[in-house]
Amino acid sequence: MIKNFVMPDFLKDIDAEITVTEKNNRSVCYCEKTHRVTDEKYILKVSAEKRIEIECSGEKSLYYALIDIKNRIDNGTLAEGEYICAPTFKVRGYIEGFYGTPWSHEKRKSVMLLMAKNRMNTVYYAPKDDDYHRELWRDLYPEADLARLKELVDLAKSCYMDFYWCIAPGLSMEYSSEAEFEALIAKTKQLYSIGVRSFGLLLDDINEELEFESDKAVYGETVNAHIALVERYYSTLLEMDSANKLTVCPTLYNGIGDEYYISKLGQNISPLISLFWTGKDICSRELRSADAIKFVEGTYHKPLYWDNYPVNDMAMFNEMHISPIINRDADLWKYSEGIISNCMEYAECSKIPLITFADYLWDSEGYNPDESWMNAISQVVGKEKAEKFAVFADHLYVSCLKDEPSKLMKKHFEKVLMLIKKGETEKAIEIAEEYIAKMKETSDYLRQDLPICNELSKWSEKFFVACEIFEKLMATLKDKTEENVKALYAVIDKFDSMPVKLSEEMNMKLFLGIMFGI
Ligand code: LTM
Repeated sequence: MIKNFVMPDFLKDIDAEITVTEKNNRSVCYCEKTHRVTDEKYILKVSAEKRIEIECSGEKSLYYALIDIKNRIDNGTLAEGEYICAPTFKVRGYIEGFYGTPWSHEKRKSVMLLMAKNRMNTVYYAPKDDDYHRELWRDLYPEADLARLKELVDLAKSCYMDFYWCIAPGLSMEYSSEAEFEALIAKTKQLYSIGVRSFGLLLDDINEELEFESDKAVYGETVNAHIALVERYYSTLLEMDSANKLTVCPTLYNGIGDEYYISKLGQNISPLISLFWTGKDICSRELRSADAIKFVEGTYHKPLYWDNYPVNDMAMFNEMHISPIINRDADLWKYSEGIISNCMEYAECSKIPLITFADYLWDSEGYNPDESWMNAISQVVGKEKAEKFAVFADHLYVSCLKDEPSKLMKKHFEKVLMLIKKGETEKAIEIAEEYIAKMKETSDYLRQDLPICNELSKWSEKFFVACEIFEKLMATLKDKTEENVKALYAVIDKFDSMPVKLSEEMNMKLFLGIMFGI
């Protein structure tokens, strides 16, 4: 194998005869499509009898090559031939950047390992409600917290992820104060001491105006204070270690990219600093290449997208964002540095959309949201349970992204309606009952004491009521007595009184009205 490469456990049982050739030339160090020098490219030469030669430039590309081989063997798609593989997006990652209960240490490790297996390469640590990240930004981490962070830093290294530790001092920082800057650097040095080399300075969700008279006197405007802070922080990071990297989240982080604050900030900070951008909106329904180009023109930086999906904090707390990422242009990799997906406080559930992000980011042109989604569900709940789970997940297409909701349910009930119209009520009931049986099996799965089921409990409770509605509907279709119709409506009222959102198609009164005239 390759010097220093430690075979991870999950790759130890690959059933193939593999040889590895390490090279340091154009064939493995340069991606002809993206025109990038890269350490992530590899070539697989597969001959009969599962004999595979890997050509790569080092540990990271070998890791990706082995993951690829394992996936191809598992899905039965390892055919003879040569595969030249490299990702389309340079930066592929996620951020724990939501409001709400921060993930536990175990969850953090579990998400990181899974995303590395899906060939993401970046993780940002920025939980809004970790006091040491925002409120208590000046305070050093206590020993135990620091030890846990070091574990994350080490884990990230072992699975080839860039670990960005972020600090958000803007709620209370006096920008012109020397003592404040020293506190920022002292905290930064604490993280440097445990191996952090990638830093994030987040200035989002703070007062847009300067609060201190001293700052007003020195800088006049917020943007001038931010330029000074970012530039000084970045040069201090480079003095500490020329390998240090910096990402900044500006105070104006969505829009066009030509607004006064963001274009002045972008044009006056080093082009080597990455600049976060959420797109046209805070939660952008689409990310388009044409908009990225405008951002580059305004700020002289390619946007590093902070993609606010699947996050479901603040006003979105009744939505569960489990559906696949959609509406991101296939050629966005040309005009952006990459995409960092902001997660939900529900770590297990976040894994599903995150895997679809990973698929899109690795091969944005071949990305198929539905296929990727089924792959993601299989990875998270297990292959055998995937179909059952999808019956429920079908109803969770509620988000800024929007897609055709409840496709599976609609497919069944459109058939039912057609049969009813043709007068074939018995057959219609049979098909409806098949779907209801699926919903019930899914309900049994959701009632289990599993981490993902526990996270979903608010939404599954409502799904159970939807099951009851369909059962009552069947009784009504078989025998349309006043009593049955009344019972049906009572459950629908219960359903409607539950605040969490299942997708629009689950607007039961409307649905039953249209479908059955009930
Ligand atoms: O999006 C950014 C840059 N900041 C915050 C996030 O922390 C928050 O999770 C999302 C979604 O509510 N919105 C923000 O403005």
